[in-house]
Amino acid sequence: MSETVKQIDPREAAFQAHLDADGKIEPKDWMPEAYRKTLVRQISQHAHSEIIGMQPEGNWITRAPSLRRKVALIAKVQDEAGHGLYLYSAAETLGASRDDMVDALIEGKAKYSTIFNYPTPTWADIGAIGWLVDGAAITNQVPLCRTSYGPYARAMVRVCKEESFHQRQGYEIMLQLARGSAEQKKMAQEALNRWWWPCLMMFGPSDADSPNSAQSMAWRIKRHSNDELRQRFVDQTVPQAEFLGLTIPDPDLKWNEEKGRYDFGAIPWEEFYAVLKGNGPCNRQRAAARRKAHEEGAWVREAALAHAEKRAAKAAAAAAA
Ligand code: FAQ
Repeated sequence: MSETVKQIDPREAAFQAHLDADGKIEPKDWMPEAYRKTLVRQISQHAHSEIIGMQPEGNWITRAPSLRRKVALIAKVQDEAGHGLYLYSAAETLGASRDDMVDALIEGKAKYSTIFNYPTPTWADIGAIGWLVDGAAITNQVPLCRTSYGPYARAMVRVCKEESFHQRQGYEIMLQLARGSAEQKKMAQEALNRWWWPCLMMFGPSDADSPNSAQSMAWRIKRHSNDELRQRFVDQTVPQAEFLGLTIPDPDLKWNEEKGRYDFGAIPWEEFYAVLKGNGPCNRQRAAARRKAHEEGAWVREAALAHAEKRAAKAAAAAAA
């Protein structure tokens, strides 16, 4: 009886042993091609999410209810742009080309977080995004500060600091509305109703349906499963909603004394997969706005390139002289 024995590449064994000992991988270290590809996939999707994520809130900059709110919102949206650029740079350290990543987004071939395909019809949605979307992003990203790939981990440290400010500004908006007139409180409740389930979906499919999780956790790219992080978010957020005097739109939500956590109702996964396929309320609008911004920015890229070429030619002439 013949048996095929798979030969383990000694470099791969050493790589895994290094990860198991909680070691970091840096750009020049040897890594399996599949590890590199997984990171480029996750980091580029994360970068695209930050860039597209500017749109739902950018929509309210001109209509913010006060100068103070406007200043905070502009700063937040600028931060998201910075996070996107930071993350594209982290992906570049893995050999990915920024042009290719940007083209994939513009051409609608790249994934980005489903959460940014929902509309922001009222000012309360801006509060709900800061409180819930940034809250979910922090829950997901704090463990990523310890992810195995050094440049991604270091990017996350700075990103998480800024996201914490975003979350607080969102919660403060919700607090003000929840303590305001009956109409304002209703606005806050309706925004919570709109964002709650999409925020639970942000963490990705349940563990049984997450094709990438097992390998990503073995490589310590992901430190916790999608369901673990989702549960952590629910447990953290329910008391915050209670403090606001708002109701989480889930009749099945209840404290489980035995397990020391909240049980919650069934997530509408058909909605998640529809949004993922491009059929959410704003997918087309988001893609079109990104394309338009990219096209309108062509002159800036051309001018920067012309300037760089001129400087390089000048430097070359000086070196030759
Ligand atoms: N949306 O096997 P898994 C933010 C895809 S930043 C779209 O579980 P994985 C800041 C997934 O890519 C928000 N696609 O995948 C902000 C995969 O597709 P693929 C972004 C999703 O990678 C706040 C397939 O489903 N954060 O909010 C989603 O192991 C406010 C199977 O899923 C990050 O990107 C989704 N929600 O786990 C900005 C954090 N979920 O590539 C502005 C880093 C899953 O095989 C305003 N990323 N998919 O074709 C991660 O932690 C992971 O990539 C997960 C997904 C957890 C998102």
